[in-house]
Amino acid sequence: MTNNKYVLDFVKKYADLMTPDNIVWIDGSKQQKKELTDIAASTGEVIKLNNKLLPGCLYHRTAVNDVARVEQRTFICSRDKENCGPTNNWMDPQEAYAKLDKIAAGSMKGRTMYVIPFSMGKIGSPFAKYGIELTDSIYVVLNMIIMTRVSEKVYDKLNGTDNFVKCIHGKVKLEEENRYICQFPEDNTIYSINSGYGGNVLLGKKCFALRIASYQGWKEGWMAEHMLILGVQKPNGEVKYICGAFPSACGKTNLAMLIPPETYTSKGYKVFTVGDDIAWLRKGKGGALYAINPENGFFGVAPGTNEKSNFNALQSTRSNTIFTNVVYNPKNKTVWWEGLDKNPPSNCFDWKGNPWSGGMTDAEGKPVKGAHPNSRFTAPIKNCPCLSPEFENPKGVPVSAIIFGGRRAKAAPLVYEARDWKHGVFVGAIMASETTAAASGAVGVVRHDPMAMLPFCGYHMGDYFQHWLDMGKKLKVKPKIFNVNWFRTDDKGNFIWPGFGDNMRVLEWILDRCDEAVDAVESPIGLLPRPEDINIEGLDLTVDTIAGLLNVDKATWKAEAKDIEEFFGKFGDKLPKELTKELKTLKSNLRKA
Ligand code: OXD
Ligand code: MN
Repeated sequence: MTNNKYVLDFVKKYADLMTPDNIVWIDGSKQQKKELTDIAASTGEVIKLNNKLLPGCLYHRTAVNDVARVEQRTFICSRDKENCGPTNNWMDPQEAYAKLDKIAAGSMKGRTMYVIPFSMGKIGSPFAKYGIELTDSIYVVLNMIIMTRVSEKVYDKLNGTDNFVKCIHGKVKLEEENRYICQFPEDNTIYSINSGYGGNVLLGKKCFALRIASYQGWKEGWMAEHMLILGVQKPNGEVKYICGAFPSACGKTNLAMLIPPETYTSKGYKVFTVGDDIAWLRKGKGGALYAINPENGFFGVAPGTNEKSNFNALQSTRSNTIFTNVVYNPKNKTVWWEGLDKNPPSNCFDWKGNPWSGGMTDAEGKPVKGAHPNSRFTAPIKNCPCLSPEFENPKGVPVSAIIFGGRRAKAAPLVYEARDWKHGVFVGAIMASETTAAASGAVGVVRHDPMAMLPFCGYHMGDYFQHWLDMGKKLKVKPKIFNVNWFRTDDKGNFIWPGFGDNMRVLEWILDRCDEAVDAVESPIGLLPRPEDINIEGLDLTVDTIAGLLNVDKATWKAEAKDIEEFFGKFGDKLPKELTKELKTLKSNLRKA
């Protein structure tokens, strides 16, 4: 525990409001974790899985109406509405506190309040930021223990100050119509009620490490981004680091853990994972950009994860992992999800708790899915077989390249390079992608998602773009910026590019560009590879297919430019002039092409 006055006042304030029967101070010890697991197992909040096959693993189901992030109920409560910007929902902070307090009042009666001290980033690292989450959910405690560094040492690091993010979570009644995920950037506060879904309640993750941290980074001169971090070791032993921003459920975890094809491994290439979802970036040694992963685990999408698609992710889930909303097999106390293997089990329970067997169909003859499309695993990062030895480096890793990418059936080519940092910021700002099941709402609709941060930027996105431009001015050594698209489809809607491990072929071109070891060709949108420079050895593809994947269709891009202009219009005079200029260049390039 602690005698930090600010921590004690914070806990007292919300204990007085929510009136829990008990308060339990989480210390991060194995013993306490075991005790809480036993309690959660005894109430049915979690099911302990087969201790031989999945040691230390747990199974959990959320409420059926509570399976994804709720962007329409997520608010940035900046004091001035202007600072929230046109891409976020805004609520006046005083109104928000009053509204949420009213809903949360008395809601922990008969329950226990847990106080979780946690660090994002290694405790004591110059990147690290601290938080304290109050919650009435053991599931949240157990997940936070995996996803963050939970420890009483955090209290020492506060040095008697209030320099911590105040995170309040209450399940209340899990009512959809009273669900609120509110961020108060100027107060270092997050208040989340009526949800039990990870993205809404593991407050160290999206709410802190992205929404609050992006605001802190803006004020303090660093960046919090929705990015994976990976290291590629070349045959000569040199390791280069790449950060990649992709929207939710677009393959960040797969890319972060990719296993290169034989043609690369036989030469000695290796890939190391530093992070799969969030990167904090600062100017470091020699004026280069350095990145850390502030998390300590993976909160990954289960469906589609298998030995072939992501061996390393699957291995990461074989012990001490929490599975949420997948299929539960009571026979051997294991779990299953669509895409795990080709042998769906029988006599199981689906993510809703209903009896389920593989091959089941509904009244219309359609297969009934056993796992929710956004079902998840929460796995300790230390389980990852390809975890980078630099993961714990408190100074982070130097970034050579930044990749932006979305799910686009047609417009974006397989890969292109920005001409310089400013153009790179434009390339990130014009990102668009098809929506996925990670957030509630329609799936497969193309929407603008600048830098994959649309749902996560804690302030005005016009200021955010300017911050990116300013960071570029500060760096002496700037990473090169690229855009990739693994998701182009043919006329029948099939993906053309094999993706997964074969994405290494694109990473190779990217790293060769960083080393100035390969040429590129100008196009209206940026620099493209020559088709023959993408290695297709061992692939069932021709150079012509690659040429097709790299094609920049003028008409499509003219329509895209119009759309970007409309999107940029939202930001009014907060849109940096540099981006208006880049759009002009794009339009004129397209006219000339
Ligand atoms: C995630 C998300 O869970 O982006 O990482 O939704
Ligand atoms: Mn994410």
